[in-house]
Amino acid sequence: QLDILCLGEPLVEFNETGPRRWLEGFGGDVSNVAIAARRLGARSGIATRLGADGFGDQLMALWAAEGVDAGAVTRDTEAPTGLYFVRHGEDGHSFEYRRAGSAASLMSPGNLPREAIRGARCLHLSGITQAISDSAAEAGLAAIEVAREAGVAVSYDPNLRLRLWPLERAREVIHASMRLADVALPGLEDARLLTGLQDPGDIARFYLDLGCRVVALTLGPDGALVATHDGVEQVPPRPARLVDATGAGDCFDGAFLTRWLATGDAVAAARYAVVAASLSVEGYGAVAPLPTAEDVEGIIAGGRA
Ligand code: KDG
Repeated sequence: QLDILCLGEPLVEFNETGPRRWLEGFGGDVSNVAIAARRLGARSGIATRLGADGFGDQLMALWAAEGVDAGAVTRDTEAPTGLYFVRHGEDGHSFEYRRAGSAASLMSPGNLPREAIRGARCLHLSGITQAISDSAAEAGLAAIEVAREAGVAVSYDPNLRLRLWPLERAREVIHASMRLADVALPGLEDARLLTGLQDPGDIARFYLDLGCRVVALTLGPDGALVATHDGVEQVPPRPARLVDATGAGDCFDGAFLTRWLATGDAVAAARYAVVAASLSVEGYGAVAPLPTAEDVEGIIAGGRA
């Protein structure tokens, strides 16, 4: 049985490491989550559609090498695999996408891998999963309903990308999904835009009131805030040597879910996930610097967390 099945769009990544120098890698938020979780010891899988093209082959090879289950991946001869480009500037990193009309954007309620969803312990998806097309937005909601009916926990990261959809629409779809989610994994900046609230405690309360059981709100360089109906706890950051923060939130999600599913302890899971995410920013790309369980445990054991 898979611990975590991730639904959404994987991407091939081109990361600008110097003027006109591009490092090829991989991204796509939910694929990053699946790989992070796998490296940290969970059984994870990916549910998506890929083009029947070379970039799709590279992603299939990546998951095979990482041990991420790709049994719920469909190859599409009609549409390509999506790509994105990461640039680095004074305000951090920014993305440019080549993904309109991609195979993943053709996800719809009619082509969901329902059996795979029913068979997992947890379904993870995101605002990006639902931003890429109207049919994918519907597919995300339908997947959540399938999971809930089968007693599968639902985890959701808003991952707001305003290049993909306008704020009003994002808010409507994301709130509707969050209402049905067990675990909310928002980042602070996204959550501020989506909820209109500023204070992390108020934001956590907002998601608990929507119906989530567990909220782990990431605060970037300030660590994380964990809230359940039992209380609220601040988790301190681990200072990192920042190279590229692409995928740090996804690493947090994968690490948090891995530990939460293993122990049921949300605060301990967030402490672990903060350390994992801090390691993930120390190299270029969303996937290459994702840590292993050994890396994270080494830091924690060394008292450097
Ligand atoms: O969280 C990192 C992702 O945003 C990145 O890998 C690209 O999936 C991506 C997206 O849609 O922005």
